[in-house]
Amino acid sequence: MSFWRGSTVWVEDKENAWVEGEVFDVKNGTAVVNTAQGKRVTSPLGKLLPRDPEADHGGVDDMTKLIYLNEPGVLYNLSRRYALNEIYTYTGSILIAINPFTKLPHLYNEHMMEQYKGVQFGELSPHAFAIADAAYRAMMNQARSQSILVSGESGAGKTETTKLIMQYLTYVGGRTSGDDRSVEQQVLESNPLLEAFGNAKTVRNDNSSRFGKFVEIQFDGSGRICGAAIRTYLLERSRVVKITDPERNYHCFYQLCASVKEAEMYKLGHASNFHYLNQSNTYELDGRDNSHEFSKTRRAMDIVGISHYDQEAIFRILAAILHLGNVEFAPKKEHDSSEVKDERSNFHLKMAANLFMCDEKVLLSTLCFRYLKTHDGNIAKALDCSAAVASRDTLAKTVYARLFDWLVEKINKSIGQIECSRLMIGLLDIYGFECFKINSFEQFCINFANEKLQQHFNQHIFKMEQEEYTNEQINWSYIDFVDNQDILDLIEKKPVGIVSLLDEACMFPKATHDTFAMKLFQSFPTHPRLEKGKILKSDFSLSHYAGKVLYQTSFFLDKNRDYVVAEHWSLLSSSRCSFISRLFASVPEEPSRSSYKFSSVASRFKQQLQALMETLNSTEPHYVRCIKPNSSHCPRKFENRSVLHQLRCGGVLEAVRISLAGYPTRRTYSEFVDRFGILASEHKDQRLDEKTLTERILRKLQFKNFQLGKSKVFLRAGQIAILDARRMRY
Ligand code: AD9
Ligand code: MG
Repeated sequence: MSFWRGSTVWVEDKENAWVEGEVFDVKNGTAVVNTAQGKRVTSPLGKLLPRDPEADHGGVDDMTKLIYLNEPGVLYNLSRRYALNEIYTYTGSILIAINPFTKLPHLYNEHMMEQYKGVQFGELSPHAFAIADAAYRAMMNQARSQSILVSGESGAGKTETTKLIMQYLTYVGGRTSGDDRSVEQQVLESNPLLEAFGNAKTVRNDNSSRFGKFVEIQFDGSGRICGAAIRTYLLERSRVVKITDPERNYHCFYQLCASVKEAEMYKLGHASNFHYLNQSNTYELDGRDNSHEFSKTRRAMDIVGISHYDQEAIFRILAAILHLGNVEFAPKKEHDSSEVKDERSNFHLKMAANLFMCDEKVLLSTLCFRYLKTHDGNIAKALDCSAAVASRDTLAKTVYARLFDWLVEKINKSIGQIECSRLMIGLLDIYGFECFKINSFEQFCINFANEKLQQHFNQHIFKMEQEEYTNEQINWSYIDFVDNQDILDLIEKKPVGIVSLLDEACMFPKATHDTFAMKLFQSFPTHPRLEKGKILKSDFSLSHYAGKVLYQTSFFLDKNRDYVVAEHWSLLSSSRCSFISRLFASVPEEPSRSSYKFSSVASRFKQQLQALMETLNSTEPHYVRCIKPNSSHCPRKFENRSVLHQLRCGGVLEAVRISLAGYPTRRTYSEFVDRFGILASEHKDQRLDEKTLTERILRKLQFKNFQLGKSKVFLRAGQIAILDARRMRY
């Protein structure tokens, strides 16, 4: 790349990532640049990037229209548009959506949906409805199932975008009956229901989804919605028993405490009475009223088809969990055993037993003892206080997780119509790549999922590029494409991969996180993606496609073990409440040595991902990348560095890179001649067609590596800069 005095460039900047500038002088490989902020800086020539001096200040609605498809160009374009409240931008067929952090009702009304209906993709301004419409049309025209993959970090707007897409699909595929119990209404109402039980306030998002979901919207042959099916992934179970300020537990608990009738019936009172809720001082959400939300949840339950009997049982279970959490233990005189601490705890124990409709004594012994199988029959081992608390919390988590699964199954039963479904559009709303100061097992699973999706994404983008080249009938051999199969192998390959090694450690009673880490490094002494922690030898870091992440293994083994405690199941299956006894009817298989059975969270997740990938592979994908413009959740604030990081994590820059490796600049012949015709003024009178003229110009500049397609010219990275520089000298 060559620059000289007057070249318009981007120069790196600590604070803003990139700033605009103009080259003032060039000496010995270093440029002196005047920045738009009036500063004079120096930079190695190799670090400058070309900037389009004629860039439209309103930005372009598709990144591929940028003259210079480089990182600062992409960033600047997004920030210009965001400042004008244009939150959507395409990168080819990928939709980038930047969270506006303010309501934009004019964007999402019925009139808007009508506008996007059946309109060629790209004709109107970029929009979530346009992606939904493209998927719907493609499904109808090709009779092929589609999927829309929505990703982004927490609070970026995935769930809101997914809901908008669902709204659009129910609009174009609905029956307009206006009936409350219509299938499309049921499909839409599954959202508030799942959110009440699966979303919570976190530091990153007041309504953060604590589970991943894949919703299949099913259509009949005439394009009408006939049902839906939901799959969920990895609900965060620990939140039921442990929260920190200013986060909250799952919304449903606060809704229940704020209800009038139920709160009284189940002796709840204010949420602050309960240990599972008062570990944090946050009880309210800005702009939301708990009791009003409770009515909305109930209404959603009615619409989805949950009977009043079941609804009563569900809220009774939630109340029982809250009471259970208030049961405290004190050491008993006998060595290492425990009993209920005081009258207050006794009251809550009674309440929990009443609400679960099970025997109080059995409940207590389930909490304070553990039963081991021996050759001589079962023996009871008393638990000390902390083990009893752990047992109580495990019971609470088990019940909650089972209840959540039941809700999902119920929704699937009442609105799933597998028989009619030939075609579907799948919507994936799943946690994005995560990298915190301390990363544990959860981040490992999440990032594993993102590697899988990234591979799918790369393969797709790669294919689209190839198709464009084929359509234009140009030759190309693909260059420099980095695959992430190696890291996926490292994680999931059997018998030696991180997941397998972890399972092995979990099954081996003497193993610790240290021995697990040791085994891991022994198995992969020189893997380019794996490194040992610099401070703790039991830490490991993985070089993910989106960057390096350091994982702390201390809780990996515990978190991967999903114990099923047989006593918990038998307690609840003996409940006099048929809803609860049905919930726990299928007692897990008889475990061999103890009453605790190990089941691997990571392996189950791996299988779920495998199934998801198979589904996705049978569909045609569409991508939405959601971006969180700032961490203070306020409108119109655009933080360059963080956005850049997200573009990288979401593979947008990777898509740009893949495209740069080929022929990133494509112009129709007439666009090209408009801009550069001046370079061939000698042919002015010859009436050459645009294609020939284009070729003449490129030959005159002695370019070799370009391609002339049917309707467009394809240029390699950097060539357009040379053309621009020449043009400026005229
Ligand atoms: V998490 O990973 O589940 O924690 P999401 O799902 O990415 O996260 P969510 O969709 O919940 O984020 O959006 C966060 C908040 O941003 C919402 O509660 C809205 O207040 C806000 N938001 C997001 N998208 C839009 C939008 N298109 N218009 C207006 C929006 N507000
Ligand atoms: Mg969400």
